[in-house]
Amino acid sequence: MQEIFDSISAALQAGKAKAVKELVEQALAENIPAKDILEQALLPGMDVIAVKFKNNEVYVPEVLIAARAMNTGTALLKPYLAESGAKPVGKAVIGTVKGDLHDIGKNLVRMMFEGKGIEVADLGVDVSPERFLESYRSEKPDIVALSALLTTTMPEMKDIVDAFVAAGVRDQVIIMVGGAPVTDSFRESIGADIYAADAASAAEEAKRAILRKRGERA
Ligand code: B1M
Repeated sequence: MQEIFDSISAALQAGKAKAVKELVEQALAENIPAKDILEQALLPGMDVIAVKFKNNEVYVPEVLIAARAMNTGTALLKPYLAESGAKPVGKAVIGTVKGDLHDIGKNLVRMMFEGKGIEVADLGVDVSPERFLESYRSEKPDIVALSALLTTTMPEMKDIVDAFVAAGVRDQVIIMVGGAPVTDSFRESIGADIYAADAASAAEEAKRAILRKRGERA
């Protein structure tokens, strides 16, 4: 099994989306659990890229094609990460904040939410506070989920919380924040409700909070 994980990781690092697709399909056909493919092949591959990017051993174009390969792989896992027959527990609006184009983590959170039976309206990346608010009004979600990967875009999260306060709807929605530089103390400082460190706990926390909000038991 380790062999196919290593091949997927290597293909991802080389940005070979087609090879990632084929190898992930092969792994699924061999009944390797989707969670293991994610945690033992795709995420470690992306971690290698992250370290190389930090050390200036690879640059934006290489990281971008690796990210595309990652998104190709995770998209294939989506149906397998969903809990079978889960009835919708609620609705979320998700997006990466304004000025920030990182979407891999956000896409994983969306997938895990869907896996828990939470319907998701995905606004994509570079989403302004106004768009989050508009989407709150049109979608009526239980939860608004914000992702940021840059220290320079984290303050956007506060602007979004403030926009909901100014619109008089802050107490009607759960605001969740996450992304590599985000912490629970940052969450507290901006008046958001929930911080989650990873996609799986984000989905757990979101489901629990929605059921609490709706007065049902988690
Ligand atoms: Co960017 N980048 N990047 N980048 N990039 C980082 C974030 C960086 C840490 C790399 C580094 O220097 N070490 C650094 C930020 C430094 C800082 O802010 N202090 C950085 C930089 C500087 C930049 C640019 C400025 C580079 C440049 O142009 N010179 C530029 C900015 C562009 C912009 O956004 N405006 C840039 C561009 C890019 C690419 C476009 C090339 C590409 C993104 C492609 C894409 O997303 N489609 C990219 C990538 C891939 C990275 C790294 C290497 C990997 C990020 C990633 O996808 N990780 C990253 C290095 C790193 O993180 N160590 C880096 C895998 C992913 C699964 O993890 O997103 O953390 P993550 O998600 C996790 C958790 O954080 C959590 O769940 C996920 C896992 O379970 N999570 C949530 C995420 N969102 C959540 C929301 C929640 C809850 C949990 O609730 C709502």
